[in-house]
Amino acid sequence: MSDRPSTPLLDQIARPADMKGLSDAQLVQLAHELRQETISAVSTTGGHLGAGLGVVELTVALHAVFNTPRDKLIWDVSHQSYPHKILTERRDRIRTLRTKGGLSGFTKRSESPYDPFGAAHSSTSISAALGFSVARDLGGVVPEGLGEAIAVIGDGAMSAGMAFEAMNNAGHLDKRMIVILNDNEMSIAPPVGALSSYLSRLYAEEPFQELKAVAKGAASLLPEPFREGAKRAKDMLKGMAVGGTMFESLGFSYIGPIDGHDLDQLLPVLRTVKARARGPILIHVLTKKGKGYAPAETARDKGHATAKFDMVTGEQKKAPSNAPSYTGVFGDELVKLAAKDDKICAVTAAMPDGTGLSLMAERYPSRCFDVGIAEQHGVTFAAALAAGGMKPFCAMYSTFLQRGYDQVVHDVAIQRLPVRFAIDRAGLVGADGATHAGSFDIGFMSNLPGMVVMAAADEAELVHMVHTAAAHDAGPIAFRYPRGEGEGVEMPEEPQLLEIGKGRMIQTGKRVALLSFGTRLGETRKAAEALSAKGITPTIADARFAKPLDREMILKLVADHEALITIEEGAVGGFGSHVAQLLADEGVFDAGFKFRSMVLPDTFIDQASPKDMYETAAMNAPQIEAKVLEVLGVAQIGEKRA
Ligand SMILES: Cc1ncc(C[n+]2csc(CCOP(=O)(O)OP(=O)(O)O)c2C)c(N)n1
Repeated sequence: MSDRPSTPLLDQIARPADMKGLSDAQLVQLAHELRQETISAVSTTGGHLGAGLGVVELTVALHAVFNTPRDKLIWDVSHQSYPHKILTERRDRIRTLRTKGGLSGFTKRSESPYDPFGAAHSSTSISAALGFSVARDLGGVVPEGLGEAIAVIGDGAMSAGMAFEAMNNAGHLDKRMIVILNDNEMSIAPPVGALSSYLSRLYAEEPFQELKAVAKGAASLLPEPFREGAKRAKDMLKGMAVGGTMFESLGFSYIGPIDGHDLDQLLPVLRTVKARARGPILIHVLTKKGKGYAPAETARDKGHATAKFDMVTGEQKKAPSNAPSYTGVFGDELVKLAAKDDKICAVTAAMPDGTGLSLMAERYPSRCFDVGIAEQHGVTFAAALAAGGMKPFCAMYSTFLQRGYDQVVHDVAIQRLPVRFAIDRAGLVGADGATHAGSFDIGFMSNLPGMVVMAAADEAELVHMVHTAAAHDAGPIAFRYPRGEGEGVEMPEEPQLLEIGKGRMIQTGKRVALLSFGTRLGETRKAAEALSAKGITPTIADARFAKPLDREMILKLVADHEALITIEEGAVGGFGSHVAQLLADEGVFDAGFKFRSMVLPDTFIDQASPKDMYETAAMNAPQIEAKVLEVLGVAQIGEKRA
């Protein structure tokens, strides 16, 4: 028996053009089937479930009314795009989502013409839609043509500065474009901040919004059934002064809020907007994250991200783990520090669970801040907390910290403020793919004067680093650690305060020294074991610091060996580059010393398991072993010498 749902209507739809002849009643049926197919697919792949389920009707309505790929439909973050993928020629591959060689979990230009603009980091969609609408008006030429520009953005993503920068610009340029605010009262965690309370007020005052639209003369934009009521409302409103909504003051016509699960509302509103809109329009749509699947609807995160699961019970199929997660270790140590020191505080940008700060938020709510999806603000806010005598930990994923980089430079580093950067998801992260890889932070943090940069080789090292960072008041300090579980090492009874800029020796060998920065140490040890079977015993050292470098240790490794190999989970321009610079400056290469640096390749690696991605990056134990043999000039049997 197949566990696939029965989807007779969806089976006839390969692309949006196939939907054009469907009646509104059939579109309701199509939405139902699309929801079942989405649940079924994600149950086999894992991934983002709740957000997609929340936009099923919206996805159907948009594709029924607009003409993609000519019309540019841009999904913000795009974690909600699975139903869109099913309707746009990718249903046959939907059960390959987020796997090696399969569909990306996000929209991707290289994957489909129906994905006109890739995403995964939030709050870019309005800028992108505006760019498309301006390109259209300037006569830009692309193969699919340039029609409407439509951004779909969540209430969480709308809280980011970039969304407002884009609206401000769009209002000024006054281009025809459509922003759909998908308001489900959820980010990953419940949304925070004034915008979210503002939106709640808007829909608490639903009739008022309709009246206000009328007062602003927007009645013509409303679909026929609404217009009648609107006329009556207008009479009632005569003489009443009504202020514009925030969106109206930014230059958008505002329509809403409307029920985003009711195609009888969505379809007429979208058709009317398409027929009549002139400048920028914002349609405020209310949806429920996880809609139509009870286990998602009732989950704390509304099924935001899930492992593979049993469709009937909703139970997730996670492999049991023995070692604690790095994120958990960070969160636990931080709480211990906060208990002893009331100056310790923490900042997260909409990721309280993902960064392990939930415990801190629970125990010390007055010292734990979720700033919303606002990394730039979060970093500057942390900088000023430090300037005000607090000891802030700014906990962000490596990939999202990229968005706060100028703030790291300008507000933290130049002012030498002791912000502690806890950089989670360092290195390759797996199913989320290239957009989420933490590839660049070693480079972009280590090149900043005065910044201390550490990487934990295992979970015990992370304990030491959290405490070392807390004690470091002289300037900014960062420590990075990967996604997932630790190595299963014994945890220290007492944390150590590490000496800044000092590495540690792991094993002393001969001829070649392997200098690891971060959690490749495990693979390095494995490589060393394999090599010892071949009569080669490398020296292994853990650098701990990319900035400042342990010059003494590195130069001693050079003096005692014929070759040195650095290994790090980061792109070129990071630890290995700093070591190379040191060796070049010290004249080490003048005498022909052999040096190699193992870094991520100069490509964006698509999603796969982290192990697989490191295989692609040629950074697992066998490849470290091969590198040693190569540098020592020992050819492997059956292999050509490099
Ligand atoms: C710049 C950035 N920071 C953090 C994230 C992590 N993230 C992914 S989805 C999400 C919540 C988005 O909420 P919302 O826009 O309301 O969409 P919903 O999931 O509720 O549909 C967050 C914080 C991100 N993708 N980009």
